[in-house]
Amino acid sequence: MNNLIVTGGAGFIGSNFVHYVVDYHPEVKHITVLDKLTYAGNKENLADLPTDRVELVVGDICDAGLVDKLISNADAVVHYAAESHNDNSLIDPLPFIQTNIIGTYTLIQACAKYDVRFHHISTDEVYGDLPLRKDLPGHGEGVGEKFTPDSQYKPSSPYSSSKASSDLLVRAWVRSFGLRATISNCSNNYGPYQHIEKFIPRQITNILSGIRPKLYGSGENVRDWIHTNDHSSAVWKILIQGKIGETYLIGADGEKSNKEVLELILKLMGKPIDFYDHVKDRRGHDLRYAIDSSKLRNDLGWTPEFTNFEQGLKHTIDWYANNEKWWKDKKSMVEANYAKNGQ
Ligand code: NAD
Ligand code: TDX
Repeated sequence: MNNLIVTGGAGFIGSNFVHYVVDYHPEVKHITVLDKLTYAGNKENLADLPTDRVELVVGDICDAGLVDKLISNADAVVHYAAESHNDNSLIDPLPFIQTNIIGTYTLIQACAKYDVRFHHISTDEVYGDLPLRKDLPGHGEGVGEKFTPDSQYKPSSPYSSSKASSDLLVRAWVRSFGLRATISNCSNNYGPYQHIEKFIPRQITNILSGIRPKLYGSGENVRDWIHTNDHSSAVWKILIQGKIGETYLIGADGEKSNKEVLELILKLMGKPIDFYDHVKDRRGHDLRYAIDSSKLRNDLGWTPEFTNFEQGLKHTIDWYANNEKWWKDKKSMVEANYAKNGQ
């Protein structure tokens, strides 16, 4: 592969994927990162990479002229760029509509025109939520208790509905314009370089800053955690071996309630188990996500490597403790915005 475009490659998961490709796939000669560097993008996430192999183009995926020029010269596009935070989408949905829907449209138009392979990064949130296991017969061990590629789309927030819209555009472009595309819907990622607005890094950096962690509502809501390195290896498998037109769900069987995750962070950071505040719940807060990734495992032979959550969390805590410079300047602004919202 001579030229791989990674949109959103200066963000959390996109930059992890760029590192993964540089480290494990020397056959990729050149990676072009197309990133607007919004509040969530950070050049530092790519700072240690070889400049002869990785090039950062600062630009907007909605800029049709720029996108056309870059894609005319590409072998494949992996599309991570998005507005990604649910809480922000509940305050101002417009950037989500613009980037997640119009941006995806702009990219697939160009990929269809030049017959360039496209992989679309999406989320499990397009399927809405599942009931808590305690409210299911047999505590949810039966069939249909996790999301599958056949689950109905029923997103809850402006963020997840904009991602759902982009998935549907990709599917239509495959069918009507012969776009060579695959889609993956992944569960909640954690690891180094995640923006401190998100749950796990927010609580770690709260504790490091002497602020009490903040739990929305009762804390019973469940997320299915996957280490971002495992997300990257899954995306690579799908890009190379995935069947055009197919959707693959990525997950590592990591269901945990928010309260459980917070209590583990507190334990690992040597704080009392009740050192946190319950704050206002998120509007429309999804109850539970859970991924059935058997199609990806059975058809493409993928397996996650980083399945020890406590160890992964410990490593993530150490990273934030050792990289204060990366997040310190942003902390007061992020917390001021949450405080305005009662969170
Ligand atoms: P992030 O917010 O950390 O990074 C997004 C990146 O996209 C940033 O670098 C930002 O500058 C860039 N970007 C935003 N708008 C742009 C535009 N108009 N043009 C070009 N670049 C733009 O997000 P993330 O958590 O790394 O998520 C990456 C992708 O993975 C998203 O598509 C998201 O929906 C998906 N996803 C995330 C998770 C998760 O747990 N974080 C789980 C499943 C799927
Ligand atoms: O301070 C907080 N307290 C809290 O209890 C924050 C920021 C969050 N929460 C809760 C809300 C969620 O139940 O923690 C859970 C995780 O919240 P987020 O980190 O905001 O993630 P979530 O809304 O689950 O979405 C994430 O996973 C799916 C990503 O942000 C999305 O981009 C991805 O699609």
